[in-house]
Amino acid sequence: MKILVTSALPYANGDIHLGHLAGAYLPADIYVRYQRLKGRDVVYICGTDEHGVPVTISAERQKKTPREIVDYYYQSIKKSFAAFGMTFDNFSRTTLPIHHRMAQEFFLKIYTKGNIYPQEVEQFYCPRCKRFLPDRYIIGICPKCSADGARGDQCETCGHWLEPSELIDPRCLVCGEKPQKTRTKHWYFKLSEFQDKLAAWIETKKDWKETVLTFVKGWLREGLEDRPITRDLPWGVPVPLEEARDKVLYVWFDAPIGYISSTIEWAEKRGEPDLWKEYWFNKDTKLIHFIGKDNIVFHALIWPAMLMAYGDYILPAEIPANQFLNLEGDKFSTSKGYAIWLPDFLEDFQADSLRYVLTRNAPEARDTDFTWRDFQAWHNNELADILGNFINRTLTFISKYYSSSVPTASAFTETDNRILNLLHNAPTTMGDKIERFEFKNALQEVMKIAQEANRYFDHSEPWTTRKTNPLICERTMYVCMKIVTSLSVLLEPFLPFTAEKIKQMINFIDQKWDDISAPHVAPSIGKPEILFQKIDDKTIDIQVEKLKKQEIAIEEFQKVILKTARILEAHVAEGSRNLVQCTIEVGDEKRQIVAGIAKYYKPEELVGKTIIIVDNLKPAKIRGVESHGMLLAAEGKEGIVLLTTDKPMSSGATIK
Ligand code: B3M
Ligand code: ZN
Repeated sequence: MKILVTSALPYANGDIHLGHLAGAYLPADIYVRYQRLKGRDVVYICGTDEHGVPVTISAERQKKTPREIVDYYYQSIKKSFAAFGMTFDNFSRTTLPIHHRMAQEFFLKIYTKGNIYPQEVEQFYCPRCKRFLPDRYIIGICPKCSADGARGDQCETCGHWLEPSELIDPRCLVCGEKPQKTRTKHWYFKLSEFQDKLAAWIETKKDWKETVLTFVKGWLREGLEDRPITRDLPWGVPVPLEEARDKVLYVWFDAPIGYISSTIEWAEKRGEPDLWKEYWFNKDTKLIHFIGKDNIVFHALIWPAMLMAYGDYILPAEIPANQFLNLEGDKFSTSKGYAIWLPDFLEDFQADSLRYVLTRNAPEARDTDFTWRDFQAWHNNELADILGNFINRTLTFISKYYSSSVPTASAFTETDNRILNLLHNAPTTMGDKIERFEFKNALQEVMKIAQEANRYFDHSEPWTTRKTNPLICERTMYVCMKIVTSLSVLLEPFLPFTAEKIKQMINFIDQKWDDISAPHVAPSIGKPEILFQKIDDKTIDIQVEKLKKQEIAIEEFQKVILKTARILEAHVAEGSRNLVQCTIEVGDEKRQIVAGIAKYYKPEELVGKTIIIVDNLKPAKIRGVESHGMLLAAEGKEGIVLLTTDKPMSSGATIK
């Protein structure tokens, strides 16, 4: 049987953060490493998703072209994945010609088979940017929770999926302009036609995660609707139809095809250009998509329907979607810049510490939370004090008292056999859990061995038997070396760098996963070194501080609309000593604002001044007085000084 594993293609619009790793990447790498240790035929495919609005928004934000953005982040993501120990067999990118060819061929075949049709639609257009606005380019007030800044596809505050037309007070994300509704044409995939086939297919997935099945069956119950799979965007895979000139494929139509094009690239790089067909057209291949829960709909419904429509290709066998990892109680967000980025993390800490903590606290069945304090505690109290401690005390003892030669023994006591039995069963107990994508439990198994090993060491007291009964001491150290040898293989899927260091130190004799139920111990060991240095509070305090002062992404700032205004009238608010009530002119509009500046400005001084206001603040009542907006002032040792313009300006001008 062949196993074809994929991880969701990360958008090349920013670096990888810990939330990505916990969702779609680390679990897949553990799974693939294990399958290789079992000697199985497994191929691990991934690459960057380089089209779509997330890329074009990042490009605008950074005043770069989409090409510059994807070229930079492809390299950065690939580099940080390698440093984190990800073992893709191929890491491609969807701007490659091979992918454009595959995506267009896929579209044409489905189109020719009659599963795609054109339809006139209304779409938002920005008269100032002179462009159609795809859903993420429109922001406004969420109709569900009234939060401002909801995107045209989803409100990040309440999670509600949206159509742009549902937004209240829609605005162009880039320039703040009120968009107009215009007519355009898009091509739709007949997803509704696959409702019954998908429902029947999902029924066969009895052992899928409950969280995935519940989500998918909910969508099926609502009834699948046809989906627009083209966009009016300058960046993407051109739609291969004459009448669809200037349109591109919707990124979520082309991206999953990236799994296929990346496999084709892999085969070509191996000099076996047709090898990819032995995976994608082979009914015996087990296709496994590792993703986060936000990608379930696309991977468990739309993508399988596309494969059904095309024909020939196998369908996903497993989609072990993880829930979300949160960060100090909040959601990770690339667009808001709230995250711990993998390249930054690896500057200060070992990859294996992160692999350990993200697996130990993996969001396999529910959302979990990453905190720096937990990270420090689990690194110090488990990796260093349990695993590192046992390895180090065993190797140091042998190095010191047996000049690095490993003692042997043949007869074992009941205590010895109890721990040897743990080793004997480990490949199966852990293997079963890994096959079921229960990586957290599998890791617990190997840490339990390390914990039991410490107890065995303490109970055996080799520092005493070395003098009182050398034969017993030799037997103890031999059993400990069996445990260390087993750990160096059992840990490999989870902590590959640590496993490699242990193998170096013990002159590891090559043996596969199942062999280590009765491990072969090398006759001598190398120089022991500490595997995990403890992390002190100061180091963690720095990280916690860094997170607090996280910069905001430009998108956040762009939601704030600043304008010039002129003060027409001002008086101290009734019953207050500090509040000034002003009537201001903002272009051809008049409104009232309130400001706590009575100590610094007499009302008569204010009349006629040009000030800067936040124009799109929700109205607020301050001491019972309505304020529609907020003026900007600087506060320093001089007290409060109003912001104004360098030269006389009309009111209502937008501040860029
Ligand atoms: N680029 C990543 C995301 O939605 C998206 C996955 C594509 S997998 C084909 O976070
Ligand atoms: Zn605009």
